[in-house]
Amino acid sequence: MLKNESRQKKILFSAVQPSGAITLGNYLGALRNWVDLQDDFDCIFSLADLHTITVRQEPLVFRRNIIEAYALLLACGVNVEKSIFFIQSHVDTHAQLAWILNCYTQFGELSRMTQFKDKSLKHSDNINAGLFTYPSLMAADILLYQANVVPVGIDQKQHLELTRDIAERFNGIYGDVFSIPEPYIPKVGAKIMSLQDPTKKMSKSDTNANACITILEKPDMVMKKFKRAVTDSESEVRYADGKDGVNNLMGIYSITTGKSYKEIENEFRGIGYGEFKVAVAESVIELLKPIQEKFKLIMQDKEQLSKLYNDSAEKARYISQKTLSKVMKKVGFITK
Ligand code: ATP
Ligand code: LTN
Repeated sequence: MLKNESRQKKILFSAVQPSGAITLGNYLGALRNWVDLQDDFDCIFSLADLHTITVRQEPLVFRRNIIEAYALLLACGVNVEKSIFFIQSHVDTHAQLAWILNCYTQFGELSRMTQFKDKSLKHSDNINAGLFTYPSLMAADILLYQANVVPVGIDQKQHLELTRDIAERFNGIYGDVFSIPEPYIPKVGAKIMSLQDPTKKMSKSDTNANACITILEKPDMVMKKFKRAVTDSESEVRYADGKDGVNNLMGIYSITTGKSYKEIENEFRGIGYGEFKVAVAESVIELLKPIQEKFKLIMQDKEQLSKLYNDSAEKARYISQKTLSKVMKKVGFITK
């Protein structure tokens, strides 16, 4: 199964952190693409819970976030019959390879990571070593599966470039051990902005609850948040520079309805922002409804849920162990 030459499809790896409630931004920008990619690639997806503890978590909330994120991704369409979808901390090889890769990653390289610099500023009371070595764990995630492609948002591109550098460095010393992964920029991408400050992306760790819509948000809350969304002092629904709030709402409406910006401008000509916001909210409520219903059903059967993540972890363990054993042998460890 692992041999690249005999495979038809390329291997794709991606992960998301269970660092909070999954947002409309996460869904439209990343997760929706995962679902579509499952037909074109051999997909391995993970919930990167080890990465999440680089920022302090409250245990009960963290546990709930992990399980809900797993169920929610299934509800969004991640299909464990087609893909592997596991919880990172269930597969020991990740932490093991991350340690080894730490020893092939330079202090200077890690110091240049913009996410480290940003998060150090944001969490200045807890600049822990894990935050610093976060990219070596991410490299381990990817390289363990000999992934060829990795869909990532622009914020993770630097980490992927470092992954490639580490893999090339390792291969340079020991021969071809790792496949070199390519970034994958999905055909349809979308960056959803904060509803309160549309110059910033919508983010699950935003402290202003009105800024973001979560996938599990109740319809009346979705409506309320869109009605409060920041726009501008004009009243014309049109896509233009400087109209970040309206542009964002148009972007969301365009994705949820399939309408072009021109069509949206025609639909709301002379109507004003109030009705437009209601229409956007209604389209998002419609989009989320089937996902929320499916999520409820999945969460009712915890036993089945644990069977799914355990089965996937076992498959992930099997594949990743092959790479880890090869790495350990190459480095000179005595194999068990
Ligand atoms: P955090 O607030 O903890 O940094 P986040 O909401 O920014 O979290 P991540 O876990 O960093 O989300 O990202 C998960 C995936 O969702 C990534 O592929 C990222 O590019 C994508 N993503 C996150 N926010 C948005 C957004 N507003 N629009 C589009 N894509 C997004
Ligand atoms: N750092 C990523 C999540 C992540 C990831 C990965 C993405 C962890 N390991 C491997 C792609 C490949 C994030 O915070 N979005």
